[in-house]
Amino acid sequence: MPKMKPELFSSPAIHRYNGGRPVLTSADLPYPSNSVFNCAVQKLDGRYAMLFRNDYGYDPKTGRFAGTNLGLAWSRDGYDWQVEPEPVWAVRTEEILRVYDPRLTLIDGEMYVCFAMDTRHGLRGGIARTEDLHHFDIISLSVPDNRNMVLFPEKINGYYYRLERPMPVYSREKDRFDTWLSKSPDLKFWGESSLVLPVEAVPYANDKTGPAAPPIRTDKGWLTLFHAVDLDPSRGKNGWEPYWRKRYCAGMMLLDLEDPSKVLGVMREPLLAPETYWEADEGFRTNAVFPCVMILEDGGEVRIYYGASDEVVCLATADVNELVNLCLAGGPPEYSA
Ligand code: BMA
Repeated sequence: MPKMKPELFSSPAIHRYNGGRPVLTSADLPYPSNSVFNCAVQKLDGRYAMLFRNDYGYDPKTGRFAGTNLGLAWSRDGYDWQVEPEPVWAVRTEEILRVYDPRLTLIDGEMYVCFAMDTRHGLRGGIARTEDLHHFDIISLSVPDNRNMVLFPEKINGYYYRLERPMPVYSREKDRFDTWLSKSPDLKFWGESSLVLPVEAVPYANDKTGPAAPPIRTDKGWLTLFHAVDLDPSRGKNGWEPYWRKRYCAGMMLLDLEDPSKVLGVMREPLLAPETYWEADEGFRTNAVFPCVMILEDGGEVRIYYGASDEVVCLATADVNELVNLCLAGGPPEYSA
């Protein structure tokens, strides 16, 4: 396993809103909450809707939460949020432990949410349709272990596409996961999968890469964020866990508009690395930024909402053309398996 640089820094292209202070925390919720993070955001009729993960009922003796639900918040400007009085989605059965880490995508006027689902028989990635962000009809669920799915916002040559991160623990090393692409005629049956971004292709990762935010269309290609994780066994206790040796950064790549299995360019440095107090020092897990959405505003501003240290939601912005150019400057991924 290659040794990682002790320090990683965010790209100068990124600007943290309000000095990196959170835009949403547990204190904003009118129901039990310990950590509010990993959220989807969608612009709907001039308002922003945020579907976020809420972990609650933390027990310091076991280090576990009583449960996880998804909450919903609304905003006129994307900065100040009003949270609905009750969570909107929680699943807990004998088999299903929770749903979490939502990603929203509008395709042909229909709204879909990709989510992760912990079950007693493994970790499944799913897609659900929702009309009102209060009711969710599950369309498909992967076999274990797979998660971090993101949908492309339009069909390409008649097919839906998604990026995803299977977790092959036998055939790779224990924790060495990559970003894959699959296609589907109907969002239910997925296949023709191909490897898009192996961990070896990201110079600042030695542990895993995975999809972060659903891609956005630009005239040069599909711009998409991924998470890139490095593991350093010398890291000791961080956050609330006895050991946390990973660092989650966010990277950026550009995929071909007609054939999204082709990576046109990938930034060689992180776009966003944990640096602020909320990202690096404080939280359930320190050293983690975990974006699940990019919003392209008129005028070219890209808004990236991200979970910081699995405890709060923060916002960063960048210029879309600058991001495209940074990906193209990095060139296609180079790696030897
Ligand atoms: C991943 C997922 C995310 C989490 C991230 C950083 O494996 O569990 O939900 O935000 O780790 O801790």
